[in-house]
Amino acid sequence: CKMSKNVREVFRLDELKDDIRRNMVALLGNDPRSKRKFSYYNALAYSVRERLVDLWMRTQSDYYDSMAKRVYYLSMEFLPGRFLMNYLTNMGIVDECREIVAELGFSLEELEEEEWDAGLGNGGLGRLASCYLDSMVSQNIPGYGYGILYDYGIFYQSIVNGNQEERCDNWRRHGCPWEITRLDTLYEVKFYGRSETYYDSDGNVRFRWVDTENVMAMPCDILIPGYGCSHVSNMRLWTAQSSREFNLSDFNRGDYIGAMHGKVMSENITKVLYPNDQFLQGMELRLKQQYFLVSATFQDILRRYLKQHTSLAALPEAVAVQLNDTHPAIAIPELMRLLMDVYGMGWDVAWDICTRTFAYTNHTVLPEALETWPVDLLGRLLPRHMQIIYEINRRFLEGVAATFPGDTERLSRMSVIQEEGGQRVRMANLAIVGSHTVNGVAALHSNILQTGLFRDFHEYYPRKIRNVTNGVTPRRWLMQCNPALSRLITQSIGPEWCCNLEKLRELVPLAEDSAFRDAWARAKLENKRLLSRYVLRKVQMGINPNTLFDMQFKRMHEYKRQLLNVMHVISLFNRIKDNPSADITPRTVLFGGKAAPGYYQAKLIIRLINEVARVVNADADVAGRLRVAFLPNYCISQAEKVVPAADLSEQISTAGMEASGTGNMKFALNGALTIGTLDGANVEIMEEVGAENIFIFGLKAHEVAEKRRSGYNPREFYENDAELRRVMDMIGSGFFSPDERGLFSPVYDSLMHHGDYYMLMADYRPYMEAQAAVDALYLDQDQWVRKSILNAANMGKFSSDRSVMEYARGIWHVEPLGK
Ligand code: 26M
Repeated sequence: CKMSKNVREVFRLDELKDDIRRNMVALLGNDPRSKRKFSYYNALAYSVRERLVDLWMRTQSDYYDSMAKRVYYLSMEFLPGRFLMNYLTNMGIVDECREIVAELGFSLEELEEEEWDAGLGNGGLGRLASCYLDSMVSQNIPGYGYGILYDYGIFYQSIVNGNQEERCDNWRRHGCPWEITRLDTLYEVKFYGRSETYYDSDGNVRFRWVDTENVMAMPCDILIPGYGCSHVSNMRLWTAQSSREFNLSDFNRGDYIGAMHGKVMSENITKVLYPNDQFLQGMELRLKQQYFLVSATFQDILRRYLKQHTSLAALPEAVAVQLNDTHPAIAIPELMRLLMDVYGMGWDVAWDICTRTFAYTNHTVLPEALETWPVDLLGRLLPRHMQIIYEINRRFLEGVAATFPGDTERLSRMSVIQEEGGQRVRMANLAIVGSHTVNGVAALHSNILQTGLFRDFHEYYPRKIRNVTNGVTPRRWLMQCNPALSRLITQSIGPEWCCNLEKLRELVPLAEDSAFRDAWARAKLENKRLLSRYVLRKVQMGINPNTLFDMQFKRMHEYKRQLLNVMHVISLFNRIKDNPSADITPRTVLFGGKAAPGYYQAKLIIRLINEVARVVNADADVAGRLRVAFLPNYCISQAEKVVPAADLSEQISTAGMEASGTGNMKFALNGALTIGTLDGANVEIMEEVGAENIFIFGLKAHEVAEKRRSGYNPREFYENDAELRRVMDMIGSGFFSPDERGLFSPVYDSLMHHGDYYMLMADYRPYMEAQAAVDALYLDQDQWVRKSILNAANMGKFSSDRSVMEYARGIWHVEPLGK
């Protein structure tokens, strides 16, 4: 579409082969005659990257010259996956590169497989950040991602005897050709110490933070090329370096090892990504990581701003900061500290600047995921920030009390300080108070924020809490991961869809064209064949591409209800065993996802999936009609293989609990049909594709809430449904764990004896019925393919380009830079 006229010239493709050879020798020190794939991958990567540096510099000086307002996306997580194919896709040189690489004796795909994923995030929240960077730069919105360069990303998952085992993800062990390390730019980040009062020359009381322990932050840039490459931006990831004078007194005292110990400890800050999502433990090191990101980032933001401004008064006109969840919310007191203690402003002016700079995105309503920090911990690590938080809260509560006189309950609910069970700082409350806009990530979720979780705040600040529905980048999640379907779409409606996803609507009439349907089905089948080969390689299991591919890939969590899916699988198994000649739709049920290492119940469900798979796959009666597999180590590069091959996408969380989901969008965009609850963005997916093209079942969010209030009795469903009873009894009695009969009792008990918090028992029968409708439709391939096309055709809304433009216009107040 807006791809530049002549990529061969712009990217000097005639010289690419020579550059690859040159980099083999000059940068990698390899024998040019070497045939090592890894060397060629690296040499190609460097040769591609060097073609973007000019464009990057030019983009950055455009931003500078136009004094454009900048967006800073602050996130503890980014999940970019692999870079190579994304660079080539956005540069528009995939086919050209494939030829050149072939001339060197390789296939592009085999070199692609040499790259290790950048797994600097847990799941949805981190991947969203990466999609938003792609969409910002592709639409000429001046934005940067700021995060942490963890030495170890999300752990590598393997399955041993059916159980998850974690291994460390040493992703840069063999180097990373994409990173540009700025050894010469270092910022000092302070910790501990105390806040000291003094009088300035005008006699005003001022504060300074003294006796601190200091760590240096070094930036490492990774380029983010926009689609069509008219703009190139970057994410800036910080790595901790000990400061040179660290523990100088220990050195002077002759305690060399003691002093070195301090140095080593300080570099631990960026060692490892915390692998929890949705569950918080208050670890000091985690808070250090958060402040490390925030402090380094704000020094960088203010340095850049002050190159072009003499006063900080106009900061909100030049800078928008988006907080990706509360993880970087310590930025609010940090900016207050900088403005007051370093730049000498008074409270009111500083506070006004602050609240016009920040916006906060909430990604969860699960109570166990809401961040709170013990006051004594925060006060010890960041004493000056703790003072500022108290003062923010004092002034805030004064305002609330004036609006709602005498409502002390409300004051204690809204307070930034939680008093029950030892004082803690509620980071969400801090983020709401310190931001001009708070957004949820899907319409239903934002409604729940307004009427449930943040209801008091919504009453106090009626326009602050809004919605921006999530999106995914169509470049990585269709164009790049699904060449077969992309080619067909482009042949049929032209290439514009990839930067204007609404164009996919032009596929709607083609759903009635039988030749197009055949071509669509062929593309899907090709993807299913490729995935089958991958499954064979990874788990030594043959799967049949002509069966229905039923997929649930996401982090393992009770609220996401992988267990409900397993219960369906067991039911199908029983039906086949009862009636071996039954006419059933052949299915392959695939699972993937990591469990947080300390999440016992989620790990047990992984084990259950594997034991059910063992029983089902070994059974002769079942053969050819039902297969089950758990693919280890779900990650971005695996998602790129799984998503294009899905027929059915499982989005079955308890209604009201999944903030949005983005996997749901990726699957539907690639022509999968969704089976799901009315939760998160599923609601909006149904609105877009039409109720007749999606399998919706189960309790609605308000019904879940009502049932919780009125008393929910899971046993009632057990008693009234023989098929369900049988499934539960098999799990509970050890049918799937004959050597360890009680193995799955905790799974049984959580539903039968501990209240079934996620209401699987209530949704079992409706889910079974929805699955029966899936089976019936799949037998009518013509109808199925029609609906598959209509799903992809109606995904325009879920482009992250749309999401980012809503943030830009409605929250950041920036416009795309003219070109
Ligand atoms: C916090 C503290 C310590 C360690 C880890 C965390 C933490 C990390 C990630 C907590 C939550 C984290 O992520 C939550 C998340 O991924 N939420 C998902 O966000 C997606 C993007 O908006 C939504 O689509 C998903 O519905 C939502 O679950």
